[in-house]
Amino acid sequence: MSRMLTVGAAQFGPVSRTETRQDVVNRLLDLLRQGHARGCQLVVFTEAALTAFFPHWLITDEAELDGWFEREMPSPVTQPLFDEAARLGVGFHLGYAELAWEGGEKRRYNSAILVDQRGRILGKYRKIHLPGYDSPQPEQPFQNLEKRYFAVGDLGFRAWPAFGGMVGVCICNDRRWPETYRALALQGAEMVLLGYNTPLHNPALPSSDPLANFHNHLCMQAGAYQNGLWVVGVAKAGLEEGVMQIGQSCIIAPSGEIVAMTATLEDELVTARCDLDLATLYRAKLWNFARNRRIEHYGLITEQRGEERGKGPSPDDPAHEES
Ligand code: ING
Repeated sequence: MSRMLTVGAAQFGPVSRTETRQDVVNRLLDLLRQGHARGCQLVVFTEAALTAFFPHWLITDEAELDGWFEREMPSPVTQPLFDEAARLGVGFHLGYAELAWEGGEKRRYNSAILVDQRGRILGKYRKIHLPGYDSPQPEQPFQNLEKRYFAVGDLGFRAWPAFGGMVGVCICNDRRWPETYRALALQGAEMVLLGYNTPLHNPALPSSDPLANFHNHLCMQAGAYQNGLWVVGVAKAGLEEGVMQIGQSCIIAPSGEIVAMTATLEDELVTARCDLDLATLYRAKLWNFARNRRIEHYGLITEQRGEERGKGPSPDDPAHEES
């Protein structure tokens, strides 16, 4: 039996800080229509798709910061995307900066939604693994202030019944942590959707720069294979406000194989016909969690920091600035 789902990875080129939401929505609509024309039931947009990746710079004025966030989703300016999704019968994933009022408090999240083929929001995820810093690093050529601008996601990792299977969502840095895929797989996710804004240069670890594209695929391919998942990773690519970001958006099968990948650093759609039953096959033949996974035998101890076991530098060592 094959449960086929044709998916589009809709890579975005740079979004300039002067581009309006309307300009961006027009680019999203164009990619959605391209996906429809190529038979997609689902089009995956990137992280923080509606704006430039503003955590790359210091914003001190609160009103200016809030201007990069969406107070409602859909909003009048993003509603056309939902309407077109319903008209064409193509669902989508969209990453955006979310400003929410909860318990009378203003909360900011790096969020993403999954929208079905009738334009209805099936679920929302808020990014859990926030890289970077909560204060500017003056010596670095650009910032990553996600810890400053976003609260840690409070919705957990979720998989929703969608598009004939179970679909989960994570965001960018989440993809580097193996727990992300396992948490979603344990909920039955057969496909994981994610967007990323990943600079070619990592100021915290410049020696890893030549491996930026390798590490990008390594973590997603491993996550896909080790959990019997399809993974769709979609970049905001190219030179955005002075920061060069990697592309190589891709669709990865449960075998770990990249079955589609972009070739540019611009708006580019790549598609693949994904058999969700490949996930079922890998789970049955290789990763039977119930029969073969023995977590009670792992001897797992509560995680301790290296220095508590007399190893590694002390946390107050200034040279040991964690990102
Ligand atoms: N960006 C980067 C990412 O996880 C990063 C941050 C870059 C971490 C390189 C490690 C290495 O892809 C976001 N937005 O999470």
